[in-house]
Amino acid sequence: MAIDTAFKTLNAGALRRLALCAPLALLSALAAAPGSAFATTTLVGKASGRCMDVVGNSTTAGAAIQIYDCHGGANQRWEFTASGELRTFGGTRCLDAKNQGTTNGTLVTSSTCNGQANQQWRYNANGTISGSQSGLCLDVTSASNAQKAPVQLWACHGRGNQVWNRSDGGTNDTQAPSIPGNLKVANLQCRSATLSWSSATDNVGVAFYDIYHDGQAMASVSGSTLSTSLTLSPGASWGLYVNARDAAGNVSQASTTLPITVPQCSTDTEPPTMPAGLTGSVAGTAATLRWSASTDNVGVSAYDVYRNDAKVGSTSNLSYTDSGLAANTTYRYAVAARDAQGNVSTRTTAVSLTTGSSCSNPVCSVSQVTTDTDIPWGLVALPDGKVLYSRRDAQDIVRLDPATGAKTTVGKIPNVSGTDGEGGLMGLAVTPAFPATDPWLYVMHTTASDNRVIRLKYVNGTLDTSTIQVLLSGILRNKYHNGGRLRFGPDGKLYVATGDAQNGANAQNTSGLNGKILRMNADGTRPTDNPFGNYVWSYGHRNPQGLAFDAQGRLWQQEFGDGTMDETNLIQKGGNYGWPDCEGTSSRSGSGCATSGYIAPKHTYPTADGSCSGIAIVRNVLYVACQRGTRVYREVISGDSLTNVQELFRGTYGRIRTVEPSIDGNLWMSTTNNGDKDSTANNSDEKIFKVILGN
Ligand SMILES: [Ca+2]
Ligand SMILES: [Ca+2]
Ligand SMILES: [Ca+2]
Ligand SMILES: [Ca+2]
Repeated sequence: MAIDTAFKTLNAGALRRLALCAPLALLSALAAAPGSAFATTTLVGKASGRCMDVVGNSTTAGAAIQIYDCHGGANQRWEFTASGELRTFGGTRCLDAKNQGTTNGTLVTSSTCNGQANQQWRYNANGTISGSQSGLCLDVTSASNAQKAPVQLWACHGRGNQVWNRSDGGTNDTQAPSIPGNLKVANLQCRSATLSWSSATDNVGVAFYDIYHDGQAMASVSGSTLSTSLTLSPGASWGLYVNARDAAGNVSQASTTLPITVPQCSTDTEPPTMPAGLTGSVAGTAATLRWSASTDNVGVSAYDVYRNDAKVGSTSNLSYTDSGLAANTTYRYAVAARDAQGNVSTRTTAVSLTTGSSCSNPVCSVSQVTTDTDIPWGLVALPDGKVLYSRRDAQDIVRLDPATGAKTTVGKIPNVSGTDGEGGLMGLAVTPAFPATDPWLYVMHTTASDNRVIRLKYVNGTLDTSTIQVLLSGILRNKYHNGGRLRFGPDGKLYVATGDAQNGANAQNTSGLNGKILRMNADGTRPTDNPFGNYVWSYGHRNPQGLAFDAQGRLWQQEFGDGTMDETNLIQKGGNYGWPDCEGTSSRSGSGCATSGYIAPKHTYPTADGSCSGIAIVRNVLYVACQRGTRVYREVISGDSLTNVQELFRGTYGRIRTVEPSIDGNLWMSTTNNGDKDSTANNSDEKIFKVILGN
């Protein structure tokens, strides 16, 4: 290492101090740094003004860490390595959470580098340093500013005894890596394949590559690795993509999607046996069918239900309820079994069922009001019975008159950019005074660089784009996990659901806007009673897309989990909902769902049955619109609980995106069946329904 280079790595205070020392001391300090790669920084406590320091200048493994007057010696110089370590003593020792501790009060030491999770650290944008294993922050004990106060792990709160200023240029690494490219799959088998990609670049260095399919994490590998083996599901059609991540936690935009169709492990040409014993019963305008299980040489994957010879839904259960039928009408039903490779059994003999004369069901009828070639995402009901809805990829807003079916495009939102995934033109919201005395339409959308909340005026039935105000920008975007729902509360504040932008750490950073429910005044300013002095209302969310207020004025929220479960939450001001350590009620890392302060969901859903986006509350009943689950859950709000959970429309209308109260006390409902994992406009085939609710 050249001496002039070494000088640049020392801060001014250290230079002054060294200038007073004997030249030999300087030379011996420099000699401790092996190789030019050790780019050091001091870590100066914001509250104390003192430096993070290895006690007694000891290189013995297990030496304790304290704060001490800054002198720039080898025991105060640190480097964040590309692999996430925090090294000292010229790169020969690593900061280590003692005994793999993950609880408040765990001490940290300077120890032998071992590559384990208790030696992984990240420097956060707010200047805190958090442990990857514990999720806790480096913290001066008892918020002391005294010489020799020990450094420990403690729950991150970002106050002065947890903020560490760096001397290496004074800026944090906030620049995300470039986008990985050139994805290729080799050795595609029914349960495995090898994925490779070309390297991304970064101002500091790529620390990890994260591999996903369709918004779901599959693997993470180190930044020096450019291929990995993947575990696949036979017969799946997946879109693979890769994000690059640096040691500071900045995540790149996602690579282009590589679609794969996973082969079956063996060819099956034998259909299941016909379902036996089909019977049916009627309650009001709902018909329920039951049958006995079919058998198959490999396995039955689903039963298809036919009404008057048209397929109306599928289920893996041995019963099916077809609700919302016409009154006093006879229907013929039949059922067939299907295996995973599409072999279909003989259809049963039909049974005829006649509906009753009155509606005594949760749902009285469902009528298709219109179709759309794009994805209806946000929807608001107007006082005159019409609705406005956003088209995610077409980037415009349509007014629908349900009485006539007439549709009018009221404006195209400028500056919208898709993400070749879930981003685009998303949520809409209006106040109860819209449009008569409050002309503002609130919109959440993705741009080429962020997600943002804007508003613009709806005047004489048209959107005036010259009135656009950007209320909040800089909400990170990515291919998936963009959140997107808006909802005004009874307090007149606008609530915003934001995703974690494919970086779980964002959700726990109360200084950032992602993985949050945000709350703002109608003019976009920050309410003074928000819990963290910014827009954050609650945190620890992964990808929330549903918001609704109940009769008591409480906020309910719906959130996509990863591969295990989705969740419905009752939101508390300042609450931490646990992501990424906790998914639903399933622990993933650190202390998981048992972590003190994490608020448990009110209801969870296996992702295969859920993957729910929008929610609505009508007469204190929660309706949850589910995509992968192809159903709507109906849940009665009782005290703090969700009770009497029922499934509506399972398999009947495909993937459901949005439910929204209508002005006449019923429900709007829209689908999201095609073209919803790209940014291509008008490659969908969607429907908007009016659901008439019963009792
Ligand atoms: Ca970087
Ligand atoms: Ca078979
Ligand atoms: Ca949660
Ligand atoms: Ca599309």
